[in-house]
Amino acid sequence: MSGDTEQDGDKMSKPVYILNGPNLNLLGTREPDIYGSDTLGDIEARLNTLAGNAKIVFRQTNHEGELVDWVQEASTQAGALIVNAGAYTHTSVALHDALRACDVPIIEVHLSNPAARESFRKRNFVAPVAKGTIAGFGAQGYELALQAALKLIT
Ligand code: CA2
Repeated sequence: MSGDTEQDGDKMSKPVYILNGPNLNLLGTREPDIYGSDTLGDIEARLNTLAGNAKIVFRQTNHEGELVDWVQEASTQAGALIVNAGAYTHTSVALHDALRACDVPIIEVHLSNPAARESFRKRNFVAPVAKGTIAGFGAQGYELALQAALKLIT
């Protein structure tokens, strides 16, 4: 595209990282009333279709340090970062610090709406360092987040 800087070109060729935190590997197996009946694999497949020519890197971990490592990796390797940190959203200063140091736009996503649930879910260490949050729309929230991320980097 004429007028784009070399830096913009670089950003556009980088993948969107989509990082998922603890217990999200259980999606589709229980609590469908809260989290829906799609598995994480179903969501990943839909995002790959939606991404078209853009690349996505889709991962899940149950380990806080691994999530921190991946956020640090995203800072240099990704064009944008989508994160559903699961319960670490409400507990992890380490994740907050990693996201704060991350040089790419961050979009927070949640299947449920934590603000409408138990009071311990109201504390949030991710939202203050995210560009925006999509919550309460189930698996569709990931698609909305990817649309937003692609618009940010193209
Ligand atoms: O709504 C979300 O996406 C959450 O990030 C999900 C987390 C929860 O701790 C957050 O407050 C909100 C929980 C993920 C656990 O997912 C399960 C899925 C199926 C069965 C059991 C757990």
